[in-house]
Amino acid sequence: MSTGRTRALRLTRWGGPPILTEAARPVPTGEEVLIRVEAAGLCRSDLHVIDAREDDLPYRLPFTLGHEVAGRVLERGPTAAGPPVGERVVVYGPWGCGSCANCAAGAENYCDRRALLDAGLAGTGAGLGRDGGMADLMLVPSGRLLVPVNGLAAVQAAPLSDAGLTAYHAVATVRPALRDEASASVVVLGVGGLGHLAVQVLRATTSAQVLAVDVREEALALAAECGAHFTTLLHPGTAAALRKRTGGSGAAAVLDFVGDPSSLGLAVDVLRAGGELAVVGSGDGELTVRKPGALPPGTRISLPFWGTLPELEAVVGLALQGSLRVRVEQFALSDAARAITRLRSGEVRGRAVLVPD
Ligand code: FEH
Ligand code: ZN
Ligand code: ZN
Repeated sequence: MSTGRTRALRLTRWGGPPILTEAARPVPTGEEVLIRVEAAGLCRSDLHVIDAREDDLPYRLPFTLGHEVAGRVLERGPTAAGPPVGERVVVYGPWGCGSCANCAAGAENYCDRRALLDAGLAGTGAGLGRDGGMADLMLVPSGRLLVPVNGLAAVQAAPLSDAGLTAYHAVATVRPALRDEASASVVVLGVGGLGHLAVQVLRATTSAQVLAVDVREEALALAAECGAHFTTLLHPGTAAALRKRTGGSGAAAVLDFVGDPSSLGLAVDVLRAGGELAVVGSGDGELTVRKPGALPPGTRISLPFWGTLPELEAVVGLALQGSLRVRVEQFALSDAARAITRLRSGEVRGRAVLVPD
């Protein structure tokens, strides 16, 4: 890559494929920080963005994809704070207003002014309406959004900022239901880029019994490698098998990384009374909340989204202590189209990560 020019995978037309184009080298102003990208993860949400039609999303074209990014600080604006030039970092991707109560607490994923930002077509964050990191270089609005990763390999670090953070936040959301009981069971539905990390987070931070469900044998093998106590394919007897593993009481929590009709239906069938259901996947499933109804009494349902900045620091800490290891399928940035095809067809094992070539 020449010093003056850089490449970026940009969405230039709704419904059209992202294009790897030449772009001018961004110049950081104010508190902005320029990152040399070392790795950028590919997420199912990227597919939703790529497949979106005009007016589906509050984003203005064109912009560079990539909301799961690791790299090295290259240049800082005159008033930039945070990690110094040369520091290796991951980028906290949900960029909020930075000043509302949630943003001030580091929860920019739940910015109180999201609707205003979206109305102004400011986008959700990196690679989501604003230029992201499927590129050689990436401009980050503030050093507050950067977390040092020390010696972590970039392809291990990048997925922590989205897949790892989302999994960690989902576990944190349901933690009250576990009450630190060794007998508590957590069901993980979907062992893909997020699910395999959720299994590891559960094993590293709780004493719960982890029960993993997927439709692919390879995914169940990955779940077992990540520490799941029990794995099963999805079939008509899955609910009974899971309930049996819980001693009949049902699961204290279900983490649904699929979110389609079958996964939500299974969640309803295996939750114990007073249990927690976290719906993370965007699989177009629907739940009916009615009393009396199919959901057990005391059920709490959450729709966790991404995670907070303090949680990202905790996720990096888990990885640095060896408790979190990402199963990575690595692709050159110039091979992004093949990565997208493999993700779309369900062939990716773990997380697909693009590396600038
Ligand atoms: C990002 C933007 C919109 C919906 C979902 C997402 C997730 O991939 C973030 O983890
Ligand atoms: Zn994502
Ligand atoms: Zn805010």
